[in-house]
Amino acid sequence: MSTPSPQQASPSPISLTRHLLEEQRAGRINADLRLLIEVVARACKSISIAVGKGALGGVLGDAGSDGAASINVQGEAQKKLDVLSNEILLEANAWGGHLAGLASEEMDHSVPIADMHSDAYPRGNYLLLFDPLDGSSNIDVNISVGTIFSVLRCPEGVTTPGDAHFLQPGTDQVAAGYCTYGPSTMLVLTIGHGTHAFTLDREIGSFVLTQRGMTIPEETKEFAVNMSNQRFWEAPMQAYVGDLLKGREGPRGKDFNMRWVASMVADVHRILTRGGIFSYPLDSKCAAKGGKLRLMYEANPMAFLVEQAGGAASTGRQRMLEMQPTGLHQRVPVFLGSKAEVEAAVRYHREHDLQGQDAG
Ligand code: FDP
Repeated sequence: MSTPSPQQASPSPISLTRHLLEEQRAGRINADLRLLIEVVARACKSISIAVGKGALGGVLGDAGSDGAASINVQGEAQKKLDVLSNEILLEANAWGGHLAGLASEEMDHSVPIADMHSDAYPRGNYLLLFDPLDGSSNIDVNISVGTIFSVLRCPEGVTTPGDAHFLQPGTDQVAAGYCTYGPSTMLVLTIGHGTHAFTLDREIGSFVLTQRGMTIPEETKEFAVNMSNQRFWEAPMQAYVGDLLKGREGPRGKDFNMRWVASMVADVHRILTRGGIFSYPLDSKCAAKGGKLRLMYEANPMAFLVEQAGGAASTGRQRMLEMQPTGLHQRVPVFLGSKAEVEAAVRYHREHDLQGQDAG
């Protein structure tokens, strides 16, 4: 058997650690941000192990005791894995020395690092927001779930950040990503220089770069929305989806297919991989809250990833990343994915709003 020459040998896999070190050498991130991302990735590996054990780990089902469900700040029933994933992320990030504060979907308020432990840990310059286990209503039926995270800078001179210091527009994010726990565990990351995907090599316990520079096709024939909400939507959304459903004979001139996993991470991952539009629009059930999905730790990080992959993200009326947040757990309508399709959805809203003004 002949030994392959150095030219023939397949290139050595690029681990997340090596990728981040190369980004640091290229001057795109500093050591603190690199280490922070590594800590988040390590926490995601632990969550992946817990999710992967399923029923054998005793972690399925609702949190709470004596038959009483545990309810989070969103008014939603918490799963045991929601609570466990939150604890894993909190514990992993408390001692690293890269963070000034943390905020999570599962906690009413943000927590400054010094408050987390009586024996004070060093404080860093970043703020981390996360949804520890997105799509968790899918966990008991063995469908992909994920962790979403967003990193902001702690404002200059602030030593004990509170909720108000997290309320920065998505354009200020310095890094964002998600980890999807599906048939394989994948970490998808941006630091503002493209969106890259890493797959967890379970044997060696390391994330390996498997797609550099993910690119969302500009056009699509696939949409993702919870159609059961149709009758509750606003008029422009009714008109937009109505035209998608008319297919080749309608004004859009092509047949569309629909996919809805009901796990945002899985739906967005499909869109980053092969295109499409994901939408959770305003409807009369969620209008009073501003929408269903959360701006700070769902919509903004996903918008950053999608834009960095050449796609677009909007509320239907405004570029997502330019929204000025007003609350840590603020909700927004979401349209994201293939650029031309997101622009089409936005056009339906603009035309509807203009007609309203003309009539008024
Ligand atoms: P979940 O409530 O299961 O955490 O973040 C909320 C979210 O899931 C998204 O992941 C998902 O896209 C959406 O809600 C699903 O909503 P519907 O149940 O209304 O379809």
